[in-house]
Amino acid sequence: MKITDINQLKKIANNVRINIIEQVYKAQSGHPGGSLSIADILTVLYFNQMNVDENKPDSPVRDRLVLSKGHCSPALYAVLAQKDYFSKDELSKFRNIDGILQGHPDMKKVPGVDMTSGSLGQGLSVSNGMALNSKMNHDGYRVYCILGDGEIEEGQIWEAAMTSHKYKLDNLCVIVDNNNLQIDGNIEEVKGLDNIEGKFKSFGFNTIVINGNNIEQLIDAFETAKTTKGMPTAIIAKTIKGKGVSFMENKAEWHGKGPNEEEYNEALAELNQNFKNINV
Ligand SMILES: Cc1ncc(C[n+]2csc(CCOP(=O)(O)OP(=O)(O)O)c2C)c(N)n1
Ligand SMILES: [Mg+2]
Repeated sequence: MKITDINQLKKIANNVRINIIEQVYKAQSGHPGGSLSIADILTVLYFNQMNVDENKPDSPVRDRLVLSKGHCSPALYAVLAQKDYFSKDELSKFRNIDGILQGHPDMKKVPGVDMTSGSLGQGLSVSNGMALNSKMNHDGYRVYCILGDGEIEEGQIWEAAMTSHKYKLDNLCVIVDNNNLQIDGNIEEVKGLDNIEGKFKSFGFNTIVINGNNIEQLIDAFETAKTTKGMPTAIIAKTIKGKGVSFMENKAEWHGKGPNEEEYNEALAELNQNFKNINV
């Protein structure tokens, strides 16, 4: 069911953030920062944009999502659980040997996961294949590929970008989670990308730059991508790593660790308080 009410989407995104914190706290490992930055992107995709049905996770004509930055699995798992692809009880077994939710997404174990990922740099190549298949079979499905801004330092991304252009994959939409941080520091300090939009444009993409934590802007960008013909679209989504939990925001140290009990309580208190801001 497509949700169009903006406040309802904001509430779902806030619940996704709560689920992210719960998973990494319980597991005492995982990646909260980059998961929190894509909570709004994934919420809009699964609840407003994508043609998917949780009762038919293997439908050949469903839209596909490739979470190329697979370390941010807690966000994907939270959205899939909110959509009832699997029981929410699984979330409490994140990274547990007895659960289905591994640290990185596994398409053979988790209903709703379209591609196994975690080794950065590979997702755009796979997305190209899916998008090409959709065109060759006239299936009509779209493919969404979420890349990290650190991840696009991988050379394979740019080989793949040439392929997206070569085959005029207008059913492909790349989303770069431009949170300005990678594993241990600022993007520009580690290996500067300068102008991400300019790079994608020069590789033949239609480009759109938005605030990736803004639900309305995300919907508009995805709608524009859908009507852009003859070329792939890259949405440069400017986000905040750790978004929604103040003490995690813009801090590289929250790339890959779970909070302690005190931090967990503080994070949940802030996120629960945030529901009150949504209604106004
Ligand atoms: C090929 C490969 N090299 C290294 C890693 C280890 N690694 C995991 S996350 C990460 C940083 C990614 O930064 P970014 O793409 O900006 O992700 P985000 O900020 O969204 O968490 C690295 C280097 C990996 N998963 N795969
Ligand atoms: Mg990043």
